[in-house]
Amino acid sequence: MSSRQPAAADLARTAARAAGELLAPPAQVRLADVVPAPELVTPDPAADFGLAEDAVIRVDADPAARDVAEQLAELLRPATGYPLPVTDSAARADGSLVLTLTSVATSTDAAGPVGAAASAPAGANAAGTGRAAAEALGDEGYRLDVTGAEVRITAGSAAGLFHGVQTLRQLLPAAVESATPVAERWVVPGGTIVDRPQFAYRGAMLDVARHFFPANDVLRVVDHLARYKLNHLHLHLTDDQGWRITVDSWPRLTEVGGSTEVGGGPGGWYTKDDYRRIVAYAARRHVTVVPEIDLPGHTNAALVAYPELAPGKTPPPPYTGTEVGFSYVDPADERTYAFVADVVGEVAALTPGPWLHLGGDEAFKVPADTYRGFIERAQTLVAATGKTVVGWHQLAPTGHADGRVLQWWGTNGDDPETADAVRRGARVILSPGNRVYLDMKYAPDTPIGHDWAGLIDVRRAYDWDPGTHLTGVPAEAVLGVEAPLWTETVTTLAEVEFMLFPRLPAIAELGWSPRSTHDWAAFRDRLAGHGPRWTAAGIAFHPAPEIPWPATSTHPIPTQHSRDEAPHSS
Ligand code: TNX
Repeated sequence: MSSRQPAAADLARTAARAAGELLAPPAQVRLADVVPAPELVTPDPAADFGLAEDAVIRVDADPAARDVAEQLAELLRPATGYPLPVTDSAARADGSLVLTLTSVATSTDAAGPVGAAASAPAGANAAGTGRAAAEALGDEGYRLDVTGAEVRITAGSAAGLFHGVQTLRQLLPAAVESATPVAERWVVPGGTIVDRPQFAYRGAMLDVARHFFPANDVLRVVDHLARYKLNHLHLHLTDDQGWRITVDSWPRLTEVGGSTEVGGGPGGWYTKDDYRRIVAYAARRHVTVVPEIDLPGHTNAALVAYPELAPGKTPPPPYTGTEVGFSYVDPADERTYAFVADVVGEVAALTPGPWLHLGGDEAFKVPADTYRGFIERAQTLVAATGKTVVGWHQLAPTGHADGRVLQWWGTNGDDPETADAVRRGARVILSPGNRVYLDMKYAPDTPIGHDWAGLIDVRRAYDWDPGTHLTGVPAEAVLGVEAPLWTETVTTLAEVEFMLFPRLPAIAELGWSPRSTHDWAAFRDRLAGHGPRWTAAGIAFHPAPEIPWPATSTHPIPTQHSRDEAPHSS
């Protein structure tokens, strides 16, 4: 009998080793692989965490924090198949995933018009707990601690917790993006991340005027923003080819002006309930909607609906082409200002965020003095709604309005008028056309898009510095960055995604990450790991040749057929 004992011991050892591997396989993702790059990453490979089927999400009683915990559960349940109940911190002491608000829980609104984050490193202070830590983390920062026993996210606000959840999502295997259960070892790499944004405003713009995109498409774009810690969605709601937001006092704007789009398609518009749904969905993801009513140019659709607003009072024909700069509302008619007041009043009333974008670009047919007078009156009308004016940088030579923000879309990084407006108090959102215009082609053979501002591959979108980009505009005056997607050539959600990915994450990193982390070679490698995530999530993307994608993630160029997938439900 004794001759059997060594064999039994060997078996036991083998079984134990197998069980050990089962319980604690190495994490698939490294702690430093997050996009946008966190401010401070301290890996501890001995402290990997394995998510188990009986895991519990524990959260403070605060309703906004609780909602973030619910969203974490919603993200993890489909792929893991685990129940992941959300419980109150007060009710129990254990819990594998823990979300806590530190004592200085100030604003949960990630959208306030605040300046860029202080430049002192968050690391030392934020490594502690309590008031000092919360102050160092700011409005949107978070701390993530992964140990063998738990994953803990700490923040001073629900927005910070939400950003921490997005980081946690990226630290799990790519299969976490699957909509159906996957047999996977859900291991999170051990260590600590302390993180907060460089710029307060990080956004993307969707042009829903040239081609209309239904509310469900917009919700899915919100999901894409939230993934990469972008916190503003600018909706370009009106243009020559279509008016997309209901205004009760001027109903023909949508009834007539909403039924056209580029290329002659049916167009469409958002009812007030559609818009409220978008705003609420975005708010839950700590994304602020910035509505744009483009004035005084880009208004052909409004003039078709209300010829009384047109200079000469004759209705222009509906426009479905892609030229710009020919239309304008009559700046000499008082009725025009009643129109502007009604429109910005109704849109402001629907919009919880602080911003209202007045457009102001390419009003080529309006003389400079007249333009100035119009914009200054329009700015006053926006201020009367309680909102802060945003406008394209063509607003620069007009009078300053309290808090106003100019959106730079030029291509030469130098504009004395914008620099002067900044000296008069304006702040700037950077959207340089030759860096972040997501309607530009990646390469000559990109099937859709423009090239008037050049070709923009991923490196070109990534390799510039918002803090020094514009001559005479210091970093302190830069509110942030925004990547606009104009849609003259973009007709489906799949095409939207194809133009967004992978450039949007590159631009998100410029807005979020400290400059010290900026490194193309490292970014390229981190980004590569996201291809399998997008594939698992059903997101179309351009398989940019300069990114070393893992072999399994090649992806076809999207077809013209719109997909009918719903966004993550709320
Ligand atoms: C310029 S950028 C425009 C848009 C066009 C875009 C196309 C800006 C403020 N105006 O009207 O859609 O170029 O790339």
